[in-house]
Order: sequence, then C-alpha cells, then structure tokens
Amino acid sequence: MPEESPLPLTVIEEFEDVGPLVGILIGSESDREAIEPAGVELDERGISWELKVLSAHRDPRGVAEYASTAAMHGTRVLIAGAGMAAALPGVVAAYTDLPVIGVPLTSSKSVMGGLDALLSIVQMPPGVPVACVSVNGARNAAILAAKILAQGGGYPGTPGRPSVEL
Ligand code: RP5
Repeated sequence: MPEESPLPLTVIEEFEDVGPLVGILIGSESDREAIEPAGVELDERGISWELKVLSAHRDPRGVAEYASTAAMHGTRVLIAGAGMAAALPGVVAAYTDLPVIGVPLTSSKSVMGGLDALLSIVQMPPGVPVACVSVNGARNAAILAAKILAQGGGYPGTPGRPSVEL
C-alpha cells in the first residue's frame, strides 16, 4: 500500500490546469467568424490554443481575470480581436506581460470598414504596447504568434542565450 502523497490538493489541481500556448480573445460572438482563420493557422502548425469571448466594455472583470492569470497557466502569446471601439487588446496588455497581438475586426456597425478598430488598437499609449495586424488579419496574427513562440529565449546561432527578463 503506497503512502499518501504529501502534496496538498491545491498543488495537484494547479498541475492539471495547464492552458494552451496561445489564448485568443474576441469581444463578441459576432467576431467569431472573422477570427476563425487564426485557429485554423495554429491548428496547421500544431500549436495549442483556446478561444474566449470576453468584452472589455461589457465584462471588464472577466477580461482582467483572464489576462492576469494566462501566463500562470502556461499561455505564452495572446491574440485579441475586436471591432468598433476595440479596447480589448489594450486592456489585455494592461493586465499581462505576455505579448499581445491585436486584430482589428470589421463589424456590421464599423466606421470606414474597420478603421475605428484599427486606430483603437494601434494607438496605444507609451509603455503598453500591442502588436497590430491588418484589419481582419487573423491569420497573420497566428503566424506572428508562431514566430514569437519559435524564439524560445534564443536566436539561431546563439545557443544558450538566456531569455530577457521583463
Ligand atoms: C465590439 O463591438 C466587438 O468586438 C464587436 O466587433 C462589436 C459589436 O459587438 P456586438 O454588438 O455585435 O456584440 O466590442
């Protein structure tokens, strides 16, 4: 009969809660179709991901909770897509040190085909960067996420180069 594990239950639960490498957020169910190419691209590259619908304006506490805990679950890059006054990528970036890739999306209520979302995402204040791909550029966001993940703390030809501490 083996001895009982000395590990407390909370620690075991933490091990079971390992998240995907990439977290994809969208501000609304109405954004789902536009962000789908990101998931397709990540699947083709064998990169794990999850999709959450969380609005920076309608559920700010949910966004804060997800963004501030993603790194602890093993997630390494966040993609955030939103339309209109697209605050989601910026708010996510405010709550995490993970790289955040913003995807401006066209919605039925967009101004100038998504220019509103593009400016909302790209015009971040100094100190809180968000990488921004083209309007409806979900596939490019996934490719950029893959490139970030591929760095792994070193560059080709410089083995053992340590990761930069944030
Ligand atoms: C944004 O407002 C969402 O990202 C979406 O693109 C847009 C419209 O949202 P719904 O009214 O369709 O939910 O926050």
